[in-house]
Amino acid sequence: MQPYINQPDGVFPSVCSLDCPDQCGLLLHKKDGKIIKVQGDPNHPVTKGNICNKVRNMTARIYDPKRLQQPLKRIGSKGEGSFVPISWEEALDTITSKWKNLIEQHGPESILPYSFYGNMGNLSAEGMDRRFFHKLGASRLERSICNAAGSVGYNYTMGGSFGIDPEETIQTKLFILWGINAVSTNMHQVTIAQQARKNGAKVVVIDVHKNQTGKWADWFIPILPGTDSALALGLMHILYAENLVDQPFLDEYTVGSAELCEHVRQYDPATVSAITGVPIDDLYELARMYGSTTPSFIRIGNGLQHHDNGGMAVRTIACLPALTGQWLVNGGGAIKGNSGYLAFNTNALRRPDLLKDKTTRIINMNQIGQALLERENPILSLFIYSSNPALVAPNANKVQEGLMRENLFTVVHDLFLTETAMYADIVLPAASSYETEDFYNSYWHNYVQIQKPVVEKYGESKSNVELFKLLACGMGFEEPAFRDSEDDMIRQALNFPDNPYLEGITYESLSESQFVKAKMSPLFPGKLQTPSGKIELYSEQMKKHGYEPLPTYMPIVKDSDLPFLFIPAPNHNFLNSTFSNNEKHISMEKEPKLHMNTADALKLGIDTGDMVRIWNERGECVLTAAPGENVLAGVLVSQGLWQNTPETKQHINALTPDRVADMGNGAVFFSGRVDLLKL
Ligand SMILES: Nc1nc2c(c(=O)[nH]1)N[C@H]1C(S)=C(S)[C@@H](COP(=O)(O)OP(=O)(O)OC[C@H]3O[C@@H](n4cnc5c(=O)[nH]c(N)nc54)[C@H](O)[C@@H]3O)O[C@H]1N2
Ligand SMILES: Nc1nc2c(c(=O)[nH]1)N[C@H]1C(S)=C(S)[C@@H](COP(=O)(O)OP(=O)(O)OC[C@H]3O[C@@H](n4cnc5c(=O)[nH]c(N)nc54)[C@H](O)[C@@H]3O)O[C@H]1N2
Ligand code: SF4
Ligand SMILES: [Mo]
Repeated sequence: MQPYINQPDGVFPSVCSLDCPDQCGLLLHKKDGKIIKVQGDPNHPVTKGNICNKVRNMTARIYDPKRLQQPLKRIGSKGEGSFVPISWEEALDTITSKWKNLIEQHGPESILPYSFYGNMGNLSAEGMDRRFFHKLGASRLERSICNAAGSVGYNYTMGGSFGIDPEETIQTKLFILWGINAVSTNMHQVTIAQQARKNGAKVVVIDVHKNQTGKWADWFIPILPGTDSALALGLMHILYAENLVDQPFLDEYTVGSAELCEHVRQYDPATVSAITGVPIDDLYELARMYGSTTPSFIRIGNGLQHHDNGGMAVRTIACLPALTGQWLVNGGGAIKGNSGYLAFNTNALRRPDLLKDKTTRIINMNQIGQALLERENPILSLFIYSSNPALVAPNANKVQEGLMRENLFTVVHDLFLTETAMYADIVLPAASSYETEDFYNSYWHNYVQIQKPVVEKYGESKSNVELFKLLACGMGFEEPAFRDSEDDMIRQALNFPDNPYLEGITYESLSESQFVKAKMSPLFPGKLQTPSGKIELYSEQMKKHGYEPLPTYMPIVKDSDLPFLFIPAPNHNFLNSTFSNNEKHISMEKEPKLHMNTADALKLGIDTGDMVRIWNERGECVLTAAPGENVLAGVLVSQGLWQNTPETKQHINALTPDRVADMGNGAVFFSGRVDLLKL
């Protein structure tokens, strides 16, 4: 059969490359060599042909006239946006000669890569790029902006990113969506819950904001930001006190139940209600519902771990299904992330051995602003791809100040001239995922999928793999690792006998079937990858690492005396900052709103539609007030990472803290305080 790319017309399989747990199967309709329609693949066993609005409108993004076609060189000042087109040859020569000089004069650690999962394809996100920067000996980036704190927290309890198979949740009778805006961010979990509801399932949502997910729930429980571990401990208090726990399960599969039972006595309903803002009656009702409904399932979101105490919050919630023995029930248990099942051979893909035992410095991406402003051993070149830090990273004014540095040589590889690209010396056009070969593994459902290129690369754009091969050649790297093709790399990554779940998933099986499921087996009975092999309600390992060994509530940092906690969460029609430059997506979102409690609005004389300035010591931004009862008093919520201009001042990350969370050096976007003023 001819490769898809050589067939000008037809319908071809594909996969959504965006950073979204659903990782939908897609069908691309092609006419005269162009994609004319993006549709959900009805044969995908989990996503079943349904896709979100964002991607249904993807052709507008792929063929957006603003899309980059050629390399660019900056001619104006940084941030101004004046560029002229140059050839690839000139772009690559400029970069490699600059780097050769920097390496000679300041060493390779003066160069820092900065990337995230703008394209979830494994080769694009962590393939040739990692090989290249390892060989170069550049500074390393700690990629902790997303789920780092929660993953570490979950691992302490459960030993890895292993939850239940979401396909099982069709059996579930009680869904607790905890700190996840699933209607917007995990729509197929909502579809499954919606079907389970027809068989009597109930949906509870615990969130600081009654957003679309909260409105869809049977029961919405508002909670004060950063207090979720206290709520979980309060539920445990009642479960133990009322003997709603599954003692045989606790005896067989956990360590520390007796200690936990004793420890949670202090989290009585009155104390927990005062911390969380959840009424005492609701605590009893929720605990009794959880203790008596089976199968019950907790979907742990990313929102609650973007706090100073986010690791401990997830570690604590992850203990709950063990108390009621839910892990043994089909459709019972939890999901934080499921990437453990599809773990592949990252050493073969990323080739850390090319570093040759050098211990290069590690820079946390959440503190990129600070790092760029460091005077000692300064970063002199920044290579940014698959990410838009000027908009998505916390403490944005510091990031901007860093990016403005005259002696910082910045290269950005992207599909668009993003906010970040405006500060670049050289901008390189990136191919879209539909134009490149890659493989994808979801962090929610358990399928691996393959993408074969469907259309020619747009303009002169290049994929991440291609680009780093060219850079390797320009730097004179001769290892065979830099000559591997995409299929070579996919084969190397999937060759991983250490992970039995990956059995049967090969380049060939993917090419034949498009999606192949992990060889799933229930977690229990079985041995976890914790030190004890059991669920660790008490964790000796945590004690060694300097944490409380039992789940414990620690308040978030009070970083100022300003009166409001500010939660700038994602929105429905953008994906992080992706689509925030698309007219249709902007018009669907209308404008960035600031949700606040009516009582707070009344006190400050603020009405619906008023423009308000919110500010703290880090920066300011201007949003449209939306008073109501969707947030508790003292809490402000905005949604979406909006494009920013000096006129609109919509840059919410100007306000967010660049401290790191209790675990995994994770981001704490939602733990900052602000004040506000009607304009
Ligand atoms: N449409 C859309 N989909 C997306 C994204 C997007 O930007 N737009 N982003 C993608 C990415 S990268 C990720 S990581 C996921 C994130 O998706 P989710 O897991 O849903 O995480 P968030 O949207 O960050 O936050 C979820 C919820 O947490 C709430 N929250 C904040 N603080 C607290 C708290 O202290 N306690 C509780 N209980 N709730 C709290 C917020 O109000 C929000 O409703 O979504 C992915 N999918
Ligand atoms: N205030 C606040 N800030 C947040 C969050 C929040 O909830 N609130 N969420 C945080 C989270 S969870 C995350 S994951 C981060 C996400 O932050 P980012 O990873 O920066 O995500 P995007 O903004 O989607 O930017 C991805 C970029 O990659 C580009 N891209 C896509 N495909 C390719 C490719 O194949 N090659 C190259 N070179 N480029 C490509 C896209 O065009 C886009 O510009 O944001 C974080 N920032
Ligand atoms: S963004 Fe998520 S829901 Fe939308 S098509 Fe992609 S994977 Fe599916
Ligand atoms: Mo994320």
